[in-house]
This record gives sequence, C-alpha cells and structure tokens, in this order.
Amino acid sequence: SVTVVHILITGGAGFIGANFVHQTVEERSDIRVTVLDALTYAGNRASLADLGDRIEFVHGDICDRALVDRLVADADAVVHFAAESHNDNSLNDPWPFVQTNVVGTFALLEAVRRHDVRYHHVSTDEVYGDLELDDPGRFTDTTPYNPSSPYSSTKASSDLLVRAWVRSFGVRATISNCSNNYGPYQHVEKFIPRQITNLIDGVRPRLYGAGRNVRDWIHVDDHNRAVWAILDRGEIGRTYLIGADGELDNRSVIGLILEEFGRDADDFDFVTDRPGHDLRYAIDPTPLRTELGWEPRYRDFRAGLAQTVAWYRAHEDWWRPAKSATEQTYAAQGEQVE
Ligand code: NAD
Ligand code: TDX
Repeated sequence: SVTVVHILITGGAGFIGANFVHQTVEERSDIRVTVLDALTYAGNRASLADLGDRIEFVHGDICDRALVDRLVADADAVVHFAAESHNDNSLNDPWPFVQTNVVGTFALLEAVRRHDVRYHHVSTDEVYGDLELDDPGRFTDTTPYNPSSPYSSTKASSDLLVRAWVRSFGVRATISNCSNNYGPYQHVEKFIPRQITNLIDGVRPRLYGAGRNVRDWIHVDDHNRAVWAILDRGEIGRTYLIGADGELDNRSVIGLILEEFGRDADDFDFVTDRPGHDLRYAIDPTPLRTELGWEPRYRDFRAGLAQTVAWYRAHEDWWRPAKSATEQTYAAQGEQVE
C-alpha cells in the first residue's frame, strides 16, 4: 500500500467519480485531489461546484497522452473512473466507447508505467456477461469474461490491458468490478434517475421488455468506500468484485419508486426492449468482506432509494438541463410504448 498524498481522479465530474471526490475531500482532507474530466454530455462541473478550490479541476481528455503523462507524473495514485458508461448509447454509436474506454485506459497505463504510479481501475460486473434467473451462482474473480454489449466489451478490453500491464511491466494496479450503482448525481439517462425524474414530470416510468431483468444494486458511497479499501489494503495485481447483495428485478425497482411517489404499482409503461439485454447480474463479494474488511452501510434498498428520490426532488436545477435531450435521444433510438 502507498500513502496517498496527491490523487488523480479521472471522470470526477461523472456520477460515481463525483461522489468519490466528495467522499475523499470530506473523509481524507489531507489528500490533494486533481480531477481530469472531458466534460462529455455525462460530465457536469456543477457536481463539484460546492468543493470550490478544495480540488483542482483539469478539463481534458484521457486520450491526450501529453496531458495524461504530465498529470500522472505529479500524482502518487490514479483512480480511473472516466468512461463512456451507457449501454443504450453504445448500441447506437460504439465509436466513443472504443476510444475512451480502450484507448483512454491505454494512455493512462502507459503513463503510470512510465512514472511508476499506483493505479486503480474501476470496472463493471458486466464484463462477465449475464446469468440465468434461476442460476444459484454469482460472479467471482474467476468467472470467465463474456461481455455482451459494445459498452461491456470495451470495459472488458480495458480490464485485460490492465492485467497485461501488471504482468508484463510490473505496473502497481488493482481492478474492481462493481454491480449497478444508485445515488445522487447519476445521469437521468440511467434507469433509476430516469424513472424518478419522469415521475416528478408527471410521466409514466418506462420498463424495457418484460421487466424481469435483475440488477444487483449498491449505493454509490458503498462502492466508493470499497475502492478506498482496495487502495489502502488491496493486493497489487488483484481483481476485487464489489456488490452488496442487492439483487432485484426491474419491475420491483419500478414498484418501489412508484410507492415512494404514492402511485399504483402498475402505473408504468412497457417499452421496446434493449437489443441483447443482459438478463441478470449478481456479485459474490466475499474476498472484499473477509480480506479487506469492507461492509456496505446501505443495507436497506428502500431507504437508500427514498434518500435518492429526495435528492432528485431537491436538485431539479442539477438534472433539469439534461432531461429533455435525454428523452429525445431515447425517442430517436426508436423507443416505443409496447
Ligand atoms: P458517467 O457516465 O456518469 O461519468 C463518466 C465521466 O467520465 C463523465 O464525467 C465524463 O465527462 C467523463 N469522461 C468520458 N469520456 C472521457 C474522456 N475521454 N476523458 C476524460 N473524461 C471523460 O459514469 P459513471 O456511472 O460514473 O461510471 C464511472 C465508472 O464506473 C465507469 O468506468 C463505469 O464503467 C464504472 N461502473 C459504473 C457502474 C454504474 O452502475 N454506473 C457500475 C460499475 C462500474
Ligand atoms: O428506461 C429504462 N428502462 C429500463 O427498464 C432504462 C434506462 C433501463 N431499463 C433497464 C435496463 C437494465 O436492465 O434497467 C436496467 C438498468 O439499466 P441502466 O441504468 O441502463 O444500467 P445497466 O445497463 O444495467 O448498466 C449499469 O450498470 C453497470 C451502468 O450504466 C453501467 O455503467 C455499469 O457498468
């Protein structure tokens, strides 16, 4: 483990990255924080505005090798969140996914190799493909990679680059593969914020396919505490799976959101299914618990969801600018009520 004095956080203006920056500034105020973010449609400077000059913000692209090299040289740890993160977009236009997720990770790996800087790679459980609904098994760090979408295949590619850079060049890296996050600052394109903001707008929530797909929900703060546990105590070269035993099907999630708004459980629309839609993800987080002593703090999904609904109600100024463009994108991608 390294004592982190100056951390470089990529994608810190995105959902998970912004929560990680807040957690780090609040709980580890001795650490100097630099954020590198390209401010794509998914990045929002407003997510960090309250931190003022407690962080340094660099507006730039992780594919910019000279910039990345200069920033990495000045840091003693890099946590890499920046990515194109939305499956639906990856089906519509995969190009930026290959560029940012694969080439961008490559640029970071070359820089941490050159300057021997500790690197943590944030990835997803989607690299493992999907499980049957009745499969008693869950994903572990030995589950074979089997990604389905352009998004998950580019994340899998980036993970494989990290593994090769550890083995071939001795880069001091760890990887985490986390399940579906929810919480504040999540873009309104994603399932939970989309339905919350639809309901605030008086629009019926939209469920893909039959709504039987299962996701393993974790609060973003629990994910980020696990990332810190890995930075503090993780073993170099290891992959850690992060999950909080939060499996629920999409229809049940919609039901809980509707309940939060005092609406009937069937007050939603079925819409066009996602092509290649993964059926179920499920994480076995045993090594994280037994070896690193991590435990989730959010154990009651209903309570975490209520807190998230309250956040979106109170921060309409944050999400409103992205809402109509997001819904127009879904319409342009051919989404229709079934
Ligand atoms: P997000 O889309 O909300 O944020 C991504 C951020 O990266 C944005 O601020 C964007 O501006 C920035 N970015 C994109 N391309 C860039 C580039 N070329 N250079 C610099 N910055 C760039 O994503 P998120 O949901 O916060 O996900 C963060 C990471 O966590 C991703 O690597 C994702 O694969 C992973 N992950 C997400 C989840 C989830 O449920 N959201 C679960 C597991 C893993
Ligand atoms: O309107 C919707 N209706 C719906 O039924 C949307 C936007 C989604 N869905 C379904 C699709 C999925 O089964 O809800 C589930 C969750 O969808 P997303 O929020 O798009 O997430 P998912 O595709 O599962 O991927 C997420 O978790 C893993 C993140 O976006 C990824 O970045 C992360 O790697």
